[in-house]
Amino acid sequence: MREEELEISLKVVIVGNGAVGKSSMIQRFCKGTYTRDYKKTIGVDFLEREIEVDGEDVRLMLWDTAGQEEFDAITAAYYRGAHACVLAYSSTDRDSFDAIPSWKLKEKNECGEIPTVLVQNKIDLVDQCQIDPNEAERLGRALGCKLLRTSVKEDVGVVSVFRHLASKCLIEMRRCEDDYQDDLRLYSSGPRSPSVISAFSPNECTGRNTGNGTIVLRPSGRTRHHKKKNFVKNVCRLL
Ligand SMILES: Nc1nc2c(ncn2[C@@H]2O[C@H](COP(=O)(O)OP(=O)(O)OP(=O)(O)O)[C@@H](O)[C@H]2O)c(=O)[nH]1
Ligand SMILES: [Mg+2]
Repeated sequence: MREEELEISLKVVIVGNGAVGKSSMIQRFCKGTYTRDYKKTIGVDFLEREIEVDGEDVRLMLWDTAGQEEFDAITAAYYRGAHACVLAYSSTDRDSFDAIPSWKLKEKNECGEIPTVLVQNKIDLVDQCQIDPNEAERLGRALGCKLLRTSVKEDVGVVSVFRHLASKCLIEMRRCEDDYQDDLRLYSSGPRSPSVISAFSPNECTGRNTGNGTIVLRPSGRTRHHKKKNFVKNVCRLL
């Protein structure tokens, strides 16, 4: 099996205040359904869907949790290993917009810098909109995130959110893999430490040699044993 045939799985977390439409967005994207009833999410849930992005099959695992503060304790586990994040707010809920910087901070504390998109949902409720469009654009720029607008109800813009994130993740992964190949070459001519190499978790990470004998681990979305075998083969050749 060739490298480009390996499966890519990405964990995407959706965060934002209660009732902005996080669960609805996930349901819409994964199941094509929408319900008007509001049932606040309890605990953590996830759904998945596979899409093709830039010629790659990408499995998106969309993690859903409650926006309410009372569920704050699950934060760390929820964010762990996330490859990308959706910061969601509602057009009709000013507080949800104002809360975005603190959601972003939480994400950054738990995940570092990962591809993130800012999403304004419920754009069908245009008469009740409480956010000035320029203000929203400004926030997106300030946070370094693309701003996308959706109506989950009308099925507008939802697919673009996840395509955008998957595409950004692929770019990042390809860059990491190129770096990794370069570093492997560099490592083969530099100092070697089998103990450092065995510290890799090849099915989860790509490694980056800093040149001074230590290796920085990076999460990789690629899964499948073939990757692991090739990785081990490459490492064995070096030892
Ligand atoms: N008009 C409109 N209503 C929406 C849209 N998206 C979601 N809703 C409604 O908003 C309400 C809240 O949606 P949820 O998806 O449950 O919100 P949530 O963010 O998951 O809420 P928590 O689980 O409490 O954090 C529901 O009644 C949805 O039907 C939309 O695009 N337009
Ligand atoms: Mg929910």
